Amino acid sequence: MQLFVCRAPESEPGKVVARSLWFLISLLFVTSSVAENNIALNNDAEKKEAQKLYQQYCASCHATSRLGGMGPALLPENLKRLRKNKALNIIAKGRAATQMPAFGNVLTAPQRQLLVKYIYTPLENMPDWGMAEIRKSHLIHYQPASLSNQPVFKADMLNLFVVVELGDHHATLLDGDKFEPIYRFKTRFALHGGPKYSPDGRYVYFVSRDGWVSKFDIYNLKTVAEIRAGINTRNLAVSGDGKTILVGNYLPHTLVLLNAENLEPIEIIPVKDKNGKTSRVSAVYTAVPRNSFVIALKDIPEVWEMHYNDKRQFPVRHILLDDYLDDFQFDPSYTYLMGAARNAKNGQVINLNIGRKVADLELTGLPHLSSGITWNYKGRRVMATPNLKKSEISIIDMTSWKTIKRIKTLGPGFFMRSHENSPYAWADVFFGSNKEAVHVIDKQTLEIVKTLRPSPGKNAAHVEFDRYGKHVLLSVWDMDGELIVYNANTLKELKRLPMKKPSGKYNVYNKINRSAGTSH
Ligand code: DHE
Repeated sequence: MQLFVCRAPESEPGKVVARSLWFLISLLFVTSSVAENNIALNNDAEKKEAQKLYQQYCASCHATSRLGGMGPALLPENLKRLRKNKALNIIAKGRAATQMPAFGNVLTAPQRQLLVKYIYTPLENMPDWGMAEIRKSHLIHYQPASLSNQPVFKADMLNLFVVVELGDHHATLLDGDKFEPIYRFKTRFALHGGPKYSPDGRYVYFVSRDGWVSKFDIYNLKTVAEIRAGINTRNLAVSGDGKTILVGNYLPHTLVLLNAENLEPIEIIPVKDKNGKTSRVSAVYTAVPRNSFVIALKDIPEVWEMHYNDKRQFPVRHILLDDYLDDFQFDPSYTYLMGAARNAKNGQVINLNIGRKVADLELTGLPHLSSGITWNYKGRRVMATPNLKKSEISIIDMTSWKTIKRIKTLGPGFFMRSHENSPYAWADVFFGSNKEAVHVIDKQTLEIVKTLRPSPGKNAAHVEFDRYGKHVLLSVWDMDGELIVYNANTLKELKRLPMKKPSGKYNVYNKINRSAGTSH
């Protein structure tokens, strides 16, 4: 049970009245929080009914075990920062910026209440996912010596794209000059986050929401090794020297280091602060110019930086913050980190060299900083971020850290993209009645110059440029979806390729060269 201790005001006039009032407010606060925290399943009949509802409405995304699948794990350990009445509200109305639908018209209020009680009840047996379990899951499909060092097909190996097809859990390797599929292969269920390339672009690493890391050899068109690094996982990062993979988990609260060569586990790092409070990992990023990984945490107000060296040591530096920061964007030199918590009102700028906050960012709503991009605008660098809750794009001057423009859009958006050689930035409208629309923004006037609606009624989202910035690939997120190729300058449509809900697409050259117009 959580208790709130409220101190009465000490001012002289009306002291007694104020104290009584304060006492009443405190009492109300304590009572309501006790009530909120006291909801438990009362008897076996309730438990049975809750289980039935859960299996019928929740299990397909959050897994029968509640350990997470397409949706996150639904366990008290993972819901620490979500109050129960907020959880009730989410079940009724859905959750912005996720695939969580609204059940307000499907489930009655008592049924929703029962589900909340259920998901805040601890599992009878929480599975372990330590070194023994991770090692046991390790699969080596091909030894490196058995594979060719030359590609088994002809194409510009740096202008390839990997397209993740979320619809039927496949990925397509695409020729970035001809825009023709080279090879389509099965992935693990529900990949999330961008696949990451080895520094030479030969290998691509994927991670699924249920923790499976896969290494795919592009030269040989083969998945060479796999390992399950967590039960419920966020994403992975590849070190700048290409030797190490870092995986960030929601469950258990760990970071897992893997040898990039064969995915052999190196070390598990428990994620906790100095008082022993544990945290989910929001995301892990590679900061190549710093020879480090930077780690965003969900439940403790810290940013971690993990360095790596030739001796295979991985010291962790804890940067203490005033607030939680679980979504980041970096400046191109990786000195500054622009961060926001998913529930915060403002963002913060952290100087990673000195390890402290140097400015606040005027960012309201739910900025999606990990999808932000940067470019040069009138002699200075700006960062643009979409917003998962507001119909706007914020443009931030990266010298003064002021928001210099809010571009009004037709709805909240998820992803932004550009390229050094393109005058345009692309931003999707992911939510609402205009989710079929994609805006094209002039990077020098900061105005929307065109709004495309390639497939009326279907969500169009997430673009990526080819290595030269001459072509843009846009997804239609549908089981009968498409990948659409545009001329990046004339904005004319050139080609459509049918695909099964193509979510993200990732150009080898742009990724390994850390183009400022894309995510890395
Ligand atoms: Fe993502 C990337 C977090 C929901 C599709 N998403 C990321 C990254 C983070 C993140 C931190 C960057 C990591 C990386 O690329 O290595 N995403 C979150 C959330 O917290 C959120 C809002 C809630 C959640 O369910 O986790 C969320 N994301 C979604 C979706 O609902 C999307 C649209 C569909 C899906 O796959 O679940 C989705 N996220 C993506 C994609 C990327 C991504 C396609 C890679 C973007 C890129 O171009 O690099």
